[in-house]
Amino acid sequence: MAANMNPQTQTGLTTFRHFINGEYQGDSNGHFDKYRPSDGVLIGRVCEGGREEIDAAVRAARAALKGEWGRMPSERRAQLLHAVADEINRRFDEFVEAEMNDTGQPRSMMEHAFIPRGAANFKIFADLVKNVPAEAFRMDTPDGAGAMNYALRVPKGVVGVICPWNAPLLLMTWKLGPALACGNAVVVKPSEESPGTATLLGEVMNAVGIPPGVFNVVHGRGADSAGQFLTEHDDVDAITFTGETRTGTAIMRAAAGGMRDVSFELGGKNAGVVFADCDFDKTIDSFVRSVFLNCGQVCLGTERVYVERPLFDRFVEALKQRAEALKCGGPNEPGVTLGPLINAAQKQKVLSYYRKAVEDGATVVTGGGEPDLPDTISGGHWVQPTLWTGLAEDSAVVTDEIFGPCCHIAPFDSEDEVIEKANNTRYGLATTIWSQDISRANRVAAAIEVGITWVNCWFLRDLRTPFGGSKQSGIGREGGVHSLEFYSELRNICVKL
Ligand code: NAD
Ligand code: 6OD
Repeated sequence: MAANMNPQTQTGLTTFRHFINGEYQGDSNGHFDKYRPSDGVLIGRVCEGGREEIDAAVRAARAALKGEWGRMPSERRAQLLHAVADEINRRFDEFVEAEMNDTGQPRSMMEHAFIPRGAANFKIFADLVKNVPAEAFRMDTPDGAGAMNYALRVPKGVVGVICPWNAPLLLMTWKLGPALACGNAVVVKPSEESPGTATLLGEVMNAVGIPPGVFNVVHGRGADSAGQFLTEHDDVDAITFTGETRTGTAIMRAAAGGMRDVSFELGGKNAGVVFADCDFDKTIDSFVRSVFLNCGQVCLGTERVYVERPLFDRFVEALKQRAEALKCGGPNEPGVTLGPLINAAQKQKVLSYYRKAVEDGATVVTGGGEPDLPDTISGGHWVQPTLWTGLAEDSAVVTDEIFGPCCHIAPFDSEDEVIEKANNTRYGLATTIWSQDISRANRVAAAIEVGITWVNCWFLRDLRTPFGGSKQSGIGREGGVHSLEFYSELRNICVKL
């Protein structure tokens, strides 16, 4: 069996192997099982990486930087990254299948959003790198001849990329695209819940001729496993992480040891602000997406909705009807609009908030429990789409990130009041504002303390724009030139004339 392909086992289950120095490996160590979230069916086993695998991957990455990859002209690097995107698109169906198996989410979402974005992330940053100017200053010197300063942009080195499970390919390549475009070599630690597309990507890298060691994948868990060991490795220059705020705190401590630079995209408790003059139908359509897409497992999703009082009852009723019309089902079932939660632990977490809401005196507008399911998917991790009203702003249901298909809806009476409520959170990732009064929308946008504000839209992404969170929702910005700032370093060279 060629080590440059990740083979299927004889049982038809996949073994998700590490990809180190251009080869698949890891059969001899421990494994853990991977189940499909929509029906609980075993789909394969994931190799468990330890310090040894992390060390091998980091050494391979360092060697790649010293070898062909480090010397490669940037134009050639850009061509290879375009080829990576083209190869993902050529093997589109396999990527869709792998991501559906990992997350259980509907095929349509993979086909129309997550996998195309996964490919596009390589092209956009390959092109962007070519157009970033470097600064230059001519200075006076006492002898009158002067000196010229110019900045040289160089790769950071070996970058550790630690990823979550909620949009595995999109979120991994959002970091890989710029990291590789800038000339770094990477060691990726995918989430233990979503090994599929990262494993496939190794085959793609080999197929298009990315040199061995440039892209490495080590599977495993977080604490006391591959994730932690990657953050502690002495020869990792920078760590880019997407995941929970609590995990970010642990990674920051580990990174401090080696003065490693970090970029963090973390959790959120995002507010949606709806004024009475909004375009009602468009607003409702958008909240159906921002509350329920990916079963609510989107960092940018809305879990707190504030609606101007004259519109409140109508809004609650309309969103209720739409929530009740969502259709649960396996990824391949036609017309499915709601997928499962990722695992049993996430289901228990979400259900615990459903109970807490009732204890705290919420009115359950719809949902609040587990759905009745056909036998085909009863082994999956399903909860009902849920809406509440009537909670106090300090209820944990209103303050904690739940990461499920649910939100709390509250009325407001003034601009000042809604700004204060939207900002009353330790998080600061995203917000959406709905109003046809553009002056007001801009005023409120400027006052809400988040990294990303959408006005009369949600999750409309221009990849050139700064992306990241304020407060405990992140450190740094990625996107466009901001990604290049993290994934490269400037050296100043002063030339006496
Ligand atoms: P998580 O923090 O549990 O895990 C993310 C990754 O970190 C996994 O690969 C995990 O194995 C690893 N990890 C866990 N502990 C670690 C440790 N001590 N050291 C090193 N690595 C460790 O997050 P998750 O449950 O996979 O994802 C959901 C979270 O991600 C939510 O909070 C969501 O808001 C957040 N998220 C944020 C963004 C954003 O752009 N801001 C995007 C997507 C998801
Ligand atoms: O669109 C992106 O670039 C991005 N980082 C999306 C994050 C989605 C969170 O679940």
